[in-house]
Amino acid sequence: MQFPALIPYGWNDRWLGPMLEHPGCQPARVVRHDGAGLLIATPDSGVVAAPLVARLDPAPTVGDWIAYTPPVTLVAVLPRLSLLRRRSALGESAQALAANVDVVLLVCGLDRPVKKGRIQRGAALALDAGATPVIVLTKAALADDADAMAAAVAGENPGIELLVTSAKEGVGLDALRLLARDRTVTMLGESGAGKSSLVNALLGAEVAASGPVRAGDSKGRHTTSSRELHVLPAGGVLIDTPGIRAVGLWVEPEAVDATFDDIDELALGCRFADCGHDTEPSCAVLAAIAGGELAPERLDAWRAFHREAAATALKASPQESARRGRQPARDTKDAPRRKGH
Ligand SMILES: Nc1nc2c(ncn2[C@@H]2O[C@H](COP(=O)(O)OP(=O)(O)OP(=O)(O)O)[C@@H](O)[C@H]2O)c(=O)[nH]1
Ligand SMILES: [Mg+2]
Ligand SMILES: [Zn+2]
Repeated sequence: MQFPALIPYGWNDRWLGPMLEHPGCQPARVVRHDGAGLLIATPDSGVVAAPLVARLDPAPTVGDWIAYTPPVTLVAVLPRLSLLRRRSALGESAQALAANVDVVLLVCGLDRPVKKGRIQRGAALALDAGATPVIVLTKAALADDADAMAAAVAGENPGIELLVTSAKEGVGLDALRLLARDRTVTMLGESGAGKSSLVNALLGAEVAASGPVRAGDSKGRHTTSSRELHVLPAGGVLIDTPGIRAVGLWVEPEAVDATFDDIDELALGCRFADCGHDTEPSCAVLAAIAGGELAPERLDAWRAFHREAAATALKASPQESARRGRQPARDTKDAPRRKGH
């Protein structure tokens, strides 16, 4: 089975095996999901609309590879390599944002203050998905001092790659092109952060609608309303997403530890393997705070994230709980010494 038309969409041989489970079907990738239906990229007919089929489990999301029978009957969603999801607005369940993603860009506009919590939350979601988070500070040309802001953000988020870009002004785009090559990349960021503008800059065309931000606080107006996958001319695909106000955590504890790599590292020196870094004796994390090497707010954030991750576990359905029993997505150096926070 060869599907040259699907290669720009990220098709490769690893999907052949899963397709064998669906004899008589063709593969396709979901390029848009707007509630009512899907657009799928097909091997022979280009991008076509496909009505949603209720019995599909899981429900397909943008980035999914699916098996279908022509003209457009959806048969199955192929097992995902990764899934970016967040806590739904009501807080009771997970909302899928994008499937089979390799990289999640945490997009922040430098025309407004960068919110530390947002980046940490986005990083936790990305790591939980099994994807790599990359901070993208954009609209550098509109910042008073882009370098100083970037240095501050880098300092607050040790271990996460950071790119400074300016979509309209063509700054930092080559680095993004390189990052996206042969990968599926998606974005998280509040409305008006500049996500669609980055899409357009990488496409070299005004394909994704972008809209003005409010004067004064630079808040966006939710210009993008559906999640859409774009094929980049230099290779790779980029999924544009609507701006989200609240990045609700729906993650496993491992993703929290991965987000706070520095604390995880320090915790190796605690006397107790399950140290809560609270009142325990010989706590290396508290010692680092006392010694000024670790900001106390970072431990506060770590604690709050773990509380939220624990709440997720309680709310998860039995089905979800079974899924969560899987191996942690992160292939980390310290995976064997996971602690039961
Ligand atoms: N000068 C300059 N303006 C930018 C840049 N990036 C975005 N903008 C402007 O910022 C505003 C918001 O950009 P969008 O790309 O629509 O933001 P978004 O993140 O897609 O917003 P939503 O779709 O609402 O989530 C628009 O007026 C853009 O023209 C940039 O790099 N430089
Ligand atoms: Mg947009
Ligand atoms: Zn400790």
